[in-house]
Amino acid sequence: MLRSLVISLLAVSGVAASASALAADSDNMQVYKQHCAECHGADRLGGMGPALLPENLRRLRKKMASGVIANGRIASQMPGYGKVLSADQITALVDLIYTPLKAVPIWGMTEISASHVEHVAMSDLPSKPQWDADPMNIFTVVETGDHHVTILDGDKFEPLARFATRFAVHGGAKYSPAGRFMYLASRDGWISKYDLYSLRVVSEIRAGINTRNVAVSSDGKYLMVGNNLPHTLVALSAETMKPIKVIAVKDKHGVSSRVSAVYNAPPRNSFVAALRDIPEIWEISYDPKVKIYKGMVHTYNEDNPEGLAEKGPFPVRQIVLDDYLDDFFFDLDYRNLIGAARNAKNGQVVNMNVGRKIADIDLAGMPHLGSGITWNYEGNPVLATPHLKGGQVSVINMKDWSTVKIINTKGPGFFMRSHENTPYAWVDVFFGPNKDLMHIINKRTLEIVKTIRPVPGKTAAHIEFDRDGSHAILSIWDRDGAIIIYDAKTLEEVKRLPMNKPSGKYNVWNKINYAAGTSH
Ligand code: DHE
Repeated sequence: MLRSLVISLLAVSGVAASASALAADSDNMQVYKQHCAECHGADRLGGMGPALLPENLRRLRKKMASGVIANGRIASQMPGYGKVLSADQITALVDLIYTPLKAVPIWGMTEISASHVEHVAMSDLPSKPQWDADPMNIFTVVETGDHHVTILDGDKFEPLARFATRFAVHGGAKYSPAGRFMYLASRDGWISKYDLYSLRVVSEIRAGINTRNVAVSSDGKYLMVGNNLPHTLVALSAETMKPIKVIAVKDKHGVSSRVSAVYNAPPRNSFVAALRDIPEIWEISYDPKVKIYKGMVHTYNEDNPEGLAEKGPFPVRQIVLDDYLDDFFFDLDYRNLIGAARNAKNGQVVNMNVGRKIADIDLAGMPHLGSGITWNYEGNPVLATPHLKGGQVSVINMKDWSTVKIINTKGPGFFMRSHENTPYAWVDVFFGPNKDLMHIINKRTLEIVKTIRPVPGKTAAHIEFDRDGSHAILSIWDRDGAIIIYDAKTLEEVKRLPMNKPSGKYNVWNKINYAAGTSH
């Protein structure tokens, strides 16, 4: 009798305990829904912000995650919630995001293929531009405020078209080698192909659930998409936008990784990818002659029992490093890549021919991906990039990898841009009380020669030059924002066009020619 009473009491308290655990869980979900779901997705699969799943948080300790929730994340749109949420609520949110989902959706070849949408057949496209402007001096302007893109005539600075994009386009617009087609990647995995001649979206495909970026091969035949979720690289046909290959990103022990970014390396006929969770760089060839890489640090071949880098098109060369490389820039001939890890103290230079690190560089300030530019300074090629962690720009000699100068600025910057026909490099102050400032640096003296405040109180960011470098176009990063066109010589304002949070601007000529003063 006593025994059964004890059992029933235990059962009742067990029910009560699990009922309160359920209530707590649903409270946590409520907090998540209220504060996190809009950016990270109701299902934690990512949206404007990254996916919040244990598989994607391996490099972030729980304590650090609490800090990010409380204080926000540098160089991202993540605000701090320390004043809104209690310490217990933050701990509960951390527990929630480190809890695996019952099932992470599969997004493989079948799902990708099924998502393909053809809006217009390639055979129905016109053979000439349906407008009167220099096709090489067209700009794509991404307006993140209402998820639109404006196509701009770069001579008259007048819009030719404006169209809705997928949710949260991020990163640069990429062009086909002749500059006719433009490709966009959205954070939720959609890759869109746009025909600049007819000003129409041609076709789209969802290549991932949470995507980093897309690169276009030099022969114009392939796109390579780097994903955060699932941990894959996806090769698409640039013509049809249909998938050719899904490459699982794993090291030889089977540890999978998010892709930080993938870039085209023109002289190498390859894509090069930075990985987030394993200290490796991957080079993926699209050169029809390359079937297998020999003698490299980790070749793709039969020795790889996991079959992690399969044979066939797009063989993968895995370059194993001592440290993570979240992102990198290339030197002008794509022989060396200069990279930095988000947590590391130094940058490192990896020679792509020998497949290993050849130098450390003083680049502790964590540049934003693709933020740096190169030019010649006193006879040597230099690389310059702003830091996201402080008000500095590093100028590094690319011959001996020494620091030429650290230029102090009024705050951490996101983007630096120039053009071969201008003596100036422009760098923004993206964060902090001086976010409305833009510095203009003389590339010969490495001194700031002018600082402008185009709209007091509103973030001034991201410069792109027109084809001949005669104008610099700046973004006012606000829903009630604008692009402002400056005369690149006199540094005076020429024109202002209202836009909805214009983030980046991409000039066809500068991009397809891999101009030194802009991103690639
Ligand atoms: Fe970006 C480019 C990653 C936050 C605006 N950003 C890129 C690229 C990568 C990257 C990999 C290169 C892609 C390409 O063009 O092929 N960005 C990251 C981050 O890891 C980071 C720090 C955190 C994150 O949210 O993912 C980050 N980026 C931001 C922003 O918060 C910005 C300012 C606003 C936004 O749209 O989210 C932002 N990123 C941009 C822009 C480019 C970019 C405008 C293209 C610049 C160019 O000139 O090519």
